[in-house]
Amino acid sequence: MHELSSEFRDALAALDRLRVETIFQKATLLKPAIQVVEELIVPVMAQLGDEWCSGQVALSQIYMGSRICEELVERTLPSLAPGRKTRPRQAIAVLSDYHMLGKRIVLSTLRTSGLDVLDYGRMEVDELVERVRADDVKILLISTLMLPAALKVKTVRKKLDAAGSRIRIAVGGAPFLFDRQLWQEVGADAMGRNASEAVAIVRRWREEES
Ligand code: B12
Repeated sequence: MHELSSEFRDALAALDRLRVETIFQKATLLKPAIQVVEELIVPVMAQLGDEWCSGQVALSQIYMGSRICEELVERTLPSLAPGRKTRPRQAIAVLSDYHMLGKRIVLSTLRTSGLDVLDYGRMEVDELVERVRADDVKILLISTLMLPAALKVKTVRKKLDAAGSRIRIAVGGAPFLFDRQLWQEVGADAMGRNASEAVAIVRRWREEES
C-alpha cells in the first residue's frame, strides 16, 4: 500500500481520474475497499492538505482531487442500508463546513457494519438540534474539519442539554486530530480517529443502552 500511496498522490495532484481509478482498483485486489479507502485515500488527502499549507499544491487541486475521491467512494462503498425496517436512533451530520468526504466514509462504514444511520448531510446548529429532537436520535455523530465548526459542537451540546435530551455525541475530523483534548472541551462524549473507531463507539453505546 505504501508504494501505491505515492503513485496515488501524484495521480490525484495531476487530477488524472483514470490513473486514480486504476490504482484504487489495483489496491482493492490486495485489501477490502473500505480498508483501501482508509489506508490510501485518507492519508493521501491529509498529505495534500499539508502540501497546500506549504504552497506545493493549489486549493483547486485539493478541491478537484477530493471530488474525484468522493465519486470513487460513492461508487465503491454502499450508500443505502438495504432493507431498512426501523427508524435508526443514530444520525450523522457535517456541522457547518463543506468537507464532506469523511462523513461519507464514516456513514458507509457504519452501514457496511450493519448499523443503520440517518444521514443529515450538512447542517447548521439550529437545524441539527431540531432534527435530532424530531427524530428522537440517541447517538449523534458529527464530522467537522474546520476549527470554527468544531467549536460549534459546544452549542449543539448546550442546546440539546437545555432541551432535556440525553443524547450521546461522537465527533471526528481534522481539528480533533490536531488537538486531542478538543472533543472534551466541546462537550462531546467521544472522539473517533477514523471510520472503524466510529463503528466501535456506536456499537459500545448501543450495547450500553440495551
Ligand atoms: C479536501 C479538503 C478540502 C476540500 C473539501 C471538499 C469536500 N467536498 O470535502 C475543499 C477544497 C473544498 C476545502 C476547502 C477549504 N478548506 Co480544506 N481540506 C481538505 C483536506 C486536504 C482533506 C479533507 C479530506 O477530505 N480528508 C479525507 C477524509 C476522508 O478524512 P477526514 O474528513 O478527516 O475523515 C476521516 C477521519 O477524520 C474520521 N472522521 C471524520 N468525521 C468523523 C466523524 C466521527 C463521528 C468520527 C468518529 C470520525 C470521523 O473518519 C474519516 C475516515 O477516516 C484537509 C486536510 C486534512 N488534514 O484534513 C483540508 C482542511 C480541512 N481544510 C482547511 C481549510 C483551511 C480550508 C478552507 C478554509 C481553505 C480556503 N482558504 O478556502 C476551505 C473551507 C471550506 C469550508 N468552509 O468548509 C484546513 C482546516 C484548518 C482548521 N484547523 O480549521 C485543513 C485541515 C487543511 C490544513 N492543513 O490547514 N478543503
